[in-house]
Amino acid sequence: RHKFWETQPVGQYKDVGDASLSEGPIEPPTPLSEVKQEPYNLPNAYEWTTCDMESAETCDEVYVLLKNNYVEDDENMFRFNYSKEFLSWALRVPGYYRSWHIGVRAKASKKLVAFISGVPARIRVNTEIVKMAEINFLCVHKKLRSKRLAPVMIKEVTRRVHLENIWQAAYTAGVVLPTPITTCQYWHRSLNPKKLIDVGFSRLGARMTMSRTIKLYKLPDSPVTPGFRKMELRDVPAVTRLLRNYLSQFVVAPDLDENDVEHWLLPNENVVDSFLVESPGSHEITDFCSFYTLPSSILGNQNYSILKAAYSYYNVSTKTPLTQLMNDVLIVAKQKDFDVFNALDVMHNENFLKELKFGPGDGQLHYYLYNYRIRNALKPTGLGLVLL
Ligand code: NHW
Ligand code: EN5
Repeated sequence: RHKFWETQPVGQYKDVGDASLSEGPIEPPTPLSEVKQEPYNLPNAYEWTTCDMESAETCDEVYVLLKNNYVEDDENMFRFNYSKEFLSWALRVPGYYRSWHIGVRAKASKKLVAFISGVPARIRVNTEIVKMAEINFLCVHKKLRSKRLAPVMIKEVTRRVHLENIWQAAYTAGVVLPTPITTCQYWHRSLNPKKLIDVGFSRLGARMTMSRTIKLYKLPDSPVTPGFRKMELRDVPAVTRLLRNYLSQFVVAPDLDENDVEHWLLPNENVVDSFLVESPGSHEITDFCSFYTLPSSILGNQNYSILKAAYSYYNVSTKTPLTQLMNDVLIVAKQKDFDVFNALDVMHNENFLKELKFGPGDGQLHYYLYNYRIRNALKPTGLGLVLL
């Protein structure tokens, strides 16, 4: 069934539910001197390249490859269009390794035809904090599909992660592989229902007119919670405390320090937006919410070429009810001209999805760990991790 994945240290289907297997690494690390020193072999017409994401030209090449060849929905109507600024933010993280940003070029033309990336992260699984690579942006040009290039790229990134003495990874995918730690559902909240219907992202409900639909999704002009404001640099220590405390309740969550919070959550124009509630009396920071910007290309529509989507990121409520907090963030997303606000059913998101008129999408997201077994079945609500 899975000629490649069967050979890898990941949870295998035959082991699902086997109570004799313990939680933790599936195989032990090998001495660094035993890690293969040379890159894996590519088909003869292709060569490895390390992509310098500090170079505007290289960043542009990665951007164009993904823009034309990355993830589409099941009916090929939309394709993710991560911006260059987003890719630079997602890949140049605190302590990143240049060697983990891996491209494949055609030897003759030097054209970039495939990419895979890793970034370092500390992920807590139950009580263990594990150094991992977060693997993302695996992409093979449409014309080179089904030639078993992906397994070579995965082995190569694994080798380069091993060379940094890191032996575990986390990744998500829309496809089922051996074997998900949990499966999440995408939910969507219409902000611009007319455009969403026009481009085929959503449909007019039964017994609904366009004007009733527009009215249904109307939002106030500005946030309602007193003390709701954009996060600033001076908030990093308080936000880090709030977030660390909140994430401690989940089975799988990132272990974030102030450096990480500054990188991942400080507002970065057209990439990540973060807001908090500062208690008007005490100036205490009691609540936090954030989203990232990921537009999709609309494939073959006469009137529109881009769908502007916001994706729920990390949210923490201690005083403002979560539903009210998320309603405020929907309001700012609408003000910023997003067409749709997307969220997964992770963390406590289920508590606001239905009330705030999100509807389930046709896509799922499976979460995976490489070389780490989790003993008990995990629900999406046990996940405190959002990958981009
Ligand atoms: S998920 C998004 C992945 N990208 C896309 O879907 C873009 C559009 N598709 C493509 O570019 C986020 C190609 O279809 C790709 C596959 C490149 C996906 N993950 O080359 P072949 C991520 O980036 C397996 C893992 O012939 P292809 C996360 C497939 O099951 N494996 O296929 C990435 C089969 O193996 P099997 C995937 O269509 C995580 C083999 O690839 C996969 O030309 C990576 C077929 O290869 C996927 N999304 O290219 C793993 N899609 O055993 C990281 C297919 O079933 C692991 N496959 O025969 C950790 C590494 C680090 C460890 C450190 C210790
Ligand atoms: C890892 N970092 O399928 C990324 N998106 O539902 C890789 N559907 O947008 C993983 N098909 O349901 C990628 N509209 C996995 C996701 C790939 C992209 C994907 C889905 C998620 C999606 C939309 C459009 C469907 C178009 C036809 C969808 C319905 C919205 C509706 C709004 C009103 C209330 C009910 C729902």
